[in-house]
Amino acid sequence: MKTFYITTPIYYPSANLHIGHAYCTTIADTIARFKRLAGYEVFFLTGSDEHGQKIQRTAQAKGKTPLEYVDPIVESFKELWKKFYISNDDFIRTSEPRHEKVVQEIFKRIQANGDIYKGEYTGLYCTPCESYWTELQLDENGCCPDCHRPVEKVSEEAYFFRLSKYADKLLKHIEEHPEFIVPTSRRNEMINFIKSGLEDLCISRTSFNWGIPVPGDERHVIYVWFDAVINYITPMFDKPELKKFFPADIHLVGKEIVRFHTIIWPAMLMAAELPLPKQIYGHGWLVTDGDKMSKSKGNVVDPVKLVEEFGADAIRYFLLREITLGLDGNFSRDALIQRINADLANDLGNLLHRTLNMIGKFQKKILLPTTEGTELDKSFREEAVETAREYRKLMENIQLSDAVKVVWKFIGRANKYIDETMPWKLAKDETQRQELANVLYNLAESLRIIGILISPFMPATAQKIREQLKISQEMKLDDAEIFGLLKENHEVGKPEQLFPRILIEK
Ligand code: ME8
Repeated sequence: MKTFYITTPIYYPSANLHIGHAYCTTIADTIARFKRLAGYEVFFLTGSDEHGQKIQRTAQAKGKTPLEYVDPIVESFKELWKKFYISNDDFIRTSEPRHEKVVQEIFKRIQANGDIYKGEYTGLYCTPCESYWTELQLDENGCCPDCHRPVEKVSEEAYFFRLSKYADKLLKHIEEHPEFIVPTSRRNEMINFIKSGLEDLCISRTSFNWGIPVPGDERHVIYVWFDAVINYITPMFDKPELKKFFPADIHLVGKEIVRFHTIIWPAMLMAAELPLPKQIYGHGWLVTDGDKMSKSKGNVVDPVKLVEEFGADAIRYFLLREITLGLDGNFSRDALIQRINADLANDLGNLLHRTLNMIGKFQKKILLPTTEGTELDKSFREEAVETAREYRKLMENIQLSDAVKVVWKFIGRANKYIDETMPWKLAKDETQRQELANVLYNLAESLRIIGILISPFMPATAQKIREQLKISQEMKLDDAEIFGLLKENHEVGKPEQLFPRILIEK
């Protein structure tokens, strides 16, 4: 069986998660679910990034140990992912012993290969971002180029990773593998970054102790980014799964952390003689009025409240449909409500409701034997299969938003097919009984196919459609490319509303 390994970043438990984090995790989940549907054995990983000075300081200020501080926050991450139907296969907490062991193992391996050495570090450190910068990289105010907050000058004995040694090898790899960094804009940025010169990376600190100790020199803790990226190998290190899944097929990350994933992490892997990930996909940010959502700006949307109000599937649909992966996208409550009312309640909800209602009313819920039917019936069936094929191509290319649109175009087609064939008229005419059976069967089949196609985006809705159609066996992607799998005399269920319409307050 083919395997597929996908990861999200591991999130900082320094604040509650917002809808921007849920965006990233939803995309990864959708890809993971699609791959399972397409027959792959999938490993999908997420987690929490718990070490570093910032967490230690915040915990201290609250009179807690770092673990006492992060434990409930990490629990809230796990609960949120459940609410969002996130189907991760493992969850790495970097504070877990299994992770500490792997980080130290990799540290020792790289050290033994001569790529970690001890030196003196004097540099500029941004505590909120846990990043070191050079003078040249600072913004126009001499602050952190990412978050624009002041940096601190630090000077201490430290361990260094020989990053500079890997510049040429990395550049060669990036140039020879156009798919390694996606989208191209990020790839070009990284090429320029490497060409401007890579310095060795300081990978230990002595000024605090909330981190993984350097093996054999416990006064030092390992730099939080060096520690964090290793989570991607932690679940499978020294296990048969390493061969099976590692390296990752996709590390999905936000655009501001592409550098850590396309330069530092691959260089670490080269130094540890491990294979490189196949792809790093840098997605854009969810913005509100053009500004990145962040706690300090006070413009965050709380995903827990949003799920309670609208349900996870509606939010997942909105995020996947509205935002082109790789670009920034705007989050707006009004736009979400409009999508729910128009696309979910109206287009999809009505199609299911009308179809089941008519099968119930005109054929006592039974799908009767069919014939080839009219030209219109034939082209409708062809369009269903064509939609599934087109969808597969788009999903394989990770064009998620386009894939959603293709499915909704077909949902529109199916609704139009009802208006064109007018089953309520056919039902009144004895001579049209066969045609009525054909139309109702075609509609039920198209809903079966739609249910398969939307299952990676909207798992709960897909499940409801299956239940209402009374389909008991598991469906795979291949089953969406075949028209006619529902059996003659199959009995369907009662229609139940999928999405209530939401009244918009003036
Ligand atoms: O960076 N829209 O953690 P983090 C879209 N611990 N994505 C957003 C976003 C927004 N408004 N805000 C944040 C870290 N994100 C590290 C990762 S991985 C080895 C270590 C995304 O909690 C952001 O782009 O600050 C990033 O990919 C992810 O959330 C984690 O952010």
